[in-house]
Amino acid sequence: MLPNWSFHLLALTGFLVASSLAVAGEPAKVVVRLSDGSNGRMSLKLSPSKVPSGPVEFTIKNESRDMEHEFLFAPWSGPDSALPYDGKTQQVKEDKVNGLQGVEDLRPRQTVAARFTLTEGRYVLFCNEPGHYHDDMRANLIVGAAK
Ligand SMILES: [Cu+2]
Repeated sequence: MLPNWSFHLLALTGFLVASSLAVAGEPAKVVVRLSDGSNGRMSLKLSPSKVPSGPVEFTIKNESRDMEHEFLFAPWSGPDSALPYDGKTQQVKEDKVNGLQGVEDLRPRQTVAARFTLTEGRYVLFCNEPGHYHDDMRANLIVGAAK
C-alpha cells in the first residue's frame, strides 16, 4: 500500500495540470444583465468588469419582460457617455464607432452566449435600442492591464 503522502502528491499534480489548462484554453466569463429596472431606469450591468485579454465568453441576459435590448461594444478610451450620438434617432451612430461588435435585438427574457477575442484596452458596452444608451444602458469593460 502507498504511504499517505503519495496519494496527496498525485492529487496535487492533477490539480496543477487542470488549472494550467484552464489558464491556457478557457475563455474568461462575463455575465451581462440588460434590464429596464424597477425604478424606470434602464441598466447594463456586467460581472466581472475586468478580464484578461484573449477569448471572453459573454452570457447576455435580457431580463426585460416586454422589451428588446441589445449588447454592443467597442474599444473606447473616453467617457462612456461620449460616443457619437444622433439626437434625432436617439441612437449611437454605429457607423462612427470603430471596432463595433456584439449581439443585436435580444428578445424579452432571452439569454445568449457569445464569444469574442478581446485585445488589451478599455471598452464601452451599450444597448442601442432608441433612447436606451442615454437612459444608462452602458458600462465599461477593462481588458488586460488597461486603466
Ligand atoms: Cu436596451
